[in-house]
Amino acid sequence: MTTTPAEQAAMRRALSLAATPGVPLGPNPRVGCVLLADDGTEIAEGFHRGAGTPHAEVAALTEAGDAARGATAVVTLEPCNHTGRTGPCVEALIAAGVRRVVFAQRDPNPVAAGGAAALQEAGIEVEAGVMATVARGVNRAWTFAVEHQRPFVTWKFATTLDGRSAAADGTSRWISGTDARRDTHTLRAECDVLLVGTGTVLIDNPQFNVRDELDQPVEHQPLRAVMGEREVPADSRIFDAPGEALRLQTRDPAEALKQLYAAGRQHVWLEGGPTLAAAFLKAGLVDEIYAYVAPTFLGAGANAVGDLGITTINDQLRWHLKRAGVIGTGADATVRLTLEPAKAGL
Ligand code: AOF
Ligand code: ZN
Repeated sequence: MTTTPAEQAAMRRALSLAATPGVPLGPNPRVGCVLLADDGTEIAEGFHRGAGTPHAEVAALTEAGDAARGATAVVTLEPCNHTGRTGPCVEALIAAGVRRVVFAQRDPNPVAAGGAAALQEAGIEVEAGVMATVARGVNRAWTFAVEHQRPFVTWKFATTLDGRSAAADGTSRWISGTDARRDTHTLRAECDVLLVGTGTVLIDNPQFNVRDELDQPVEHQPLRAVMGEREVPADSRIFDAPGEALRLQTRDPAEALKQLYAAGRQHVWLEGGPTLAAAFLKAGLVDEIYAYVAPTFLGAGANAVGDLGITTINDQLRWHLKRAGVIGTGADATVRLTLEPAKAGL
């Protein structure tokens, strides 16, 4: 059996509920659920609001009460089959007397998976994979992190036309224009870790937080992490800015990602400097790049990326250009390139 037009419309609604701005805060996926009566009319809806709060299915079932008996549940993620911070949704759906479940993405989380089979065993009709690609996109970083057991890594850098990210005296701020910096803050806000190397902290002493259009720090800040073995002063600005900051005493990208994943983080925003960027690139641990190219020359100064050990042209690291656009106008204009690995993992 396939899906009805009412179920497809409900899935679109569930996907938009899942993507409700501002939620979830924390490590859980975004999930939406719509309950339909036999005639295709909506009975109730719900979405997940963050770790420890009810899953989307339970939120919708609670709203529906007895009306859930005989209903079809349309969910963006396979209902979970585990007791985690909350009880298993499979049991809640069975107990409520739901007749049919239509879901989008299969749960990649091995701990919670197996929901579809358990529902079928209980005699519930199950339709899997409806609009699954869109659903994976809603939880892009979460899906990647669960599947790869490490956070997704976005590397951002700003460069001049001659590939420099700092002047000869070490100053490196304000290469790109004001609009590009604003754009960076919007993108930063989508990640749950901002990662820099000790070198950047020692040279630039950035606050490295997320600020709004008025240049004020936003309420919910990603974790700021400083990695590397060099000492950094305890009064560095990165430790004072609002939000949490963490020291990772390692130079090894895989080790840093392991620690961040263990701490429940799924999307790393890597920003400087050249040594750290080179280490991540060499390790094959960059999954997406935003390159802001300003129409300026420096002629000297540090490169955007350090030595990769490449000595011949055939060995160059080639990335796939996904998008290119101009941010800002006039003297402020900067080109933003969005790149993905030549063999995209997403
Ligand atoms: C959610 N929200 O609406 C659904 C989830 O132990 P927990 O409660 O944090 O469970 C998290 C797992 O439950 C999550 O990784 C996913 O596999 C599954 N489904 N999670 O946070 C939801 N339906
Ligand atoms: Zn659940």
